[in-house]
Amino acid sequence: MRHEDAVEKDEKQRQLDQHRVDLQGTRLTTDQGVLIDDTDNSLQAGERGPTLLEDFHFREKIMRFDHERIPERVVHARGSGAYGQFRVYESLAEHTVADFLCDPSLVTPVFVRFSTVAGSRGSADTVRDVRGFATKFYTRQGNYDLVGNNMPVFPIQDGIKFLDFVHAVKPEPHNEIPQAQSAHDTLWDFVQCQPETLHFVMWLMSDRAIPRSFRMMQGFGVHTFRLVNAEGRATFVKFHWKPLLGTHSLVWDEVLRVQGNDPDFNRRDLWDAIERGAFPEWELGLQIVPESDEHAFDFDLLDPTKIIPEEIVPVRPVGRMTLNRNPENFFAETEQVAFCTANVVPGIDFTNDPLLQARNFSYFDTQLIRLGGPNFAQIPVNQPVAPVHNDNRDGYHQRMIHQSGTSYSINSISGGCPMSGVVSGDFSGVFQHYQERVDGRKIRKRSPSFEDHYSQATLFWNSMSFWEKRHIVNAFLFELGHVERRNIKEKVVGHLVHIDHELATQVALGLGMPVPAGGPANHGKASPALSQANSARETIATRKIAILVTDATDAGALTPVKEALEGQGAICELIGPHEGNAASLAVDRQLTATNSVLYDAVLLADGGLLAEDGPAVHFVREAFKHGKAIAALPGGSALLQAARLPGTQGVIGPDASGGAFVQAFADAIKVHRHYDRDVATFSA
Ligand code: HDD
Repeated sequence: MRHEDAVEKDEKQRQLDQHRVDLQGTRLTTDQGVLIDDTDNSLQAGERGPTLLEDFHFREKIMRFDHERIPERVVHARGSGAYGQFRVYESLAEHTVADFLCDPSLVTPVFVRFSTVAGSRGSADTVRDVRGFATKFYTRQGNYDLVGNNMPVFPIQDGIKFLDFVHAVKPEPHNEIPQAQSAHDTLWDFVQCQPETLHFVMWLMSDRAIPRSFRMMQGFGVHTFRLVNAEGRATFVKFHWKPLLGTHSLVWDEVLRVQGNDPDFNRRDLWDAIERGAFPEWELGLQIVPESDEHAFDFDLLDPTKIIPEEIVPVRPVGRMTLNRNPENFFAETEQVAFCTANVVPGIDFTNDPLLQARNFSYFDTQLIRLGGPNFAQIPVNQPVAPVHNDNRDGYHQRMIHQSGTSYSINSISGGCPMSGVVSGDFSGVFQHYQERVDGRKIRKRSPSFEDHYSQATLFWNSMSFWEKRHIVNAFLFELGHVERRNIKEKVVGHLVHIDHELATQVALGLGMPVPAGGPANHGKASPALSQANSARETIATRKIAILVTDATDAGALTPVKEALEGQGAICELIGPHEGNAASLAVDRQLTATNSVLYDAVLLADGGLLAEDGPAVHFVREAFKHGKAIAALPGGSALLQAARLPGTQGVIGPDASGGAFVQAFADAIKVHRHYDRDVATFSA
């Protein structure tokens, strides 16, 4: 039995059960249910004759194949998802009437889809990009979609610019190059023309853009939303997802190699963790701002290129989400899931953020082309668990058989049904738009309160650890190094001067440009919550450890160490020179069929045989270069020496033994990556 099958089915899963089709023990039919004897040979006039038009089975099969594809998402095409559950810790009735946020006994089913933005559906997972983090809550009051990203800020302030931004970051129009990359002229031309992108660009150049795992990244609702309580009082709110495993990233050099070794790296990681029963978890956090504080900040709460620093408004943990079930069918569920920011429930409302307002139109609109008509909410994964009753009718692929003789409101023929949700003046459970007072002239003009594009980019830079800063500089050099037009690079450096002079200097030197003249003084403020250096967790759960073994491995020494690491939740894979058994231990992978970039740590237990083996030595040196924990049992000391590692940080030699050895290795893994190793010139 799969681990996820041990989880009791919630309301959504029971609803989905009605649509699941099990082919076990069945016989082959056409789409019309006619039994078929042979699906391998078309109907021909004679053994070597032409195919006959009357072969309905042949025509149906070809027709179905010809029409299998639907348009991929115009952005976020590459993604994968899972079902799960959400539960609030304590009632938030003080702020909202949304019942899934008010009743701690309620388990709300969810579906989450993670994605990259720029790449096509078949592009690699590990690219420098934003990750989508979209959650559909199937609440009793209807579906609520929190369609967020793993970065809290967006490149543009007004949705009318989305087409321009996406056209700039997607492959260039004349030759459709490059795929799933931001390192090209049009993106950086857009950036230099549009300084509102700069805060976002700092996030994009940071390690946030190359997450180790979907399970180890934060999510953000980005916009300021509103919560509305029973008295109709609103508070502003920012939504955060915080992963219980901490927020961790890959190393850039590793990213490039993972793409070739396993283009499905993040997708596989999510799938495997759920299959294994290591269900990923996030805490939902809220930053709550009273309406009276709307203008209390030095930025505009409606500006989606800004964060509210956590040190100013703390993130209050309010609930937990667990992903515990993989979809049964990728297309039916993950590809057909349709999110929309306008899917809100009573107690959650919008603000006038111009990006959010545009999104509320765009998501519905895109589903019409992508899913082929207006009935996409009837697709099982999109169907609410709340009942649906209205006068909407017809359209492509209508699946309901409405029995009513009327389809208009108000009617007297059908007893006025479906009636208003308000019963005897009681509005409970009914969506009521927040009655915000709006007063203004029709005008195409950005508010002056949206004008500061540099201060929070500087705040982000100031908040980074030394190694995060190094990674950001290197990312700028990689990206701008792929830009062909010199003037674009110069303009970008010109903007960086306004963020931080040292940053601009390092990038300029790398690009062979003169050191720029000093810009405005750095304001010196920082927000420690922004640094991933502060997010290590005391766990090695789900960390993948490669154990190098051979026929000479001392199984007696290895087994207790392996069991102790697995006891702490790590996943150990034995890598040997051949498949089958090595020293009575079952080998999971053959050395030539894997690579160190697919693991978080390496344990050397080869019995000395691999010290002369080039690929094995390379495996260890590459793991070191990528900052990974390395440990050697006595049988692995020859290989460790052969690797000639230029440092000892996170390297556990065979001197320690037993529990001390395991603990030292586990502690080195918990750090995630030893970024303080000096590997700039180290060649694996
Ligand atoms: Fe968007 C998909 C996140 C701005 C228009 N967006 C999409 C997805 C995510 C986001 C996670 C994938 C959903 C899925 O898995 O199916 N988008 C964001 C965030 C934004 C944002 C966090 C800013 C805060 N998006 C944005 C704007 C527009 C769109 C300003 C248009 C005006 N987004 C779309 C879309 C997509 C989409 C074209 C493509 C496929 C889809 O909606 O269903 O409508």
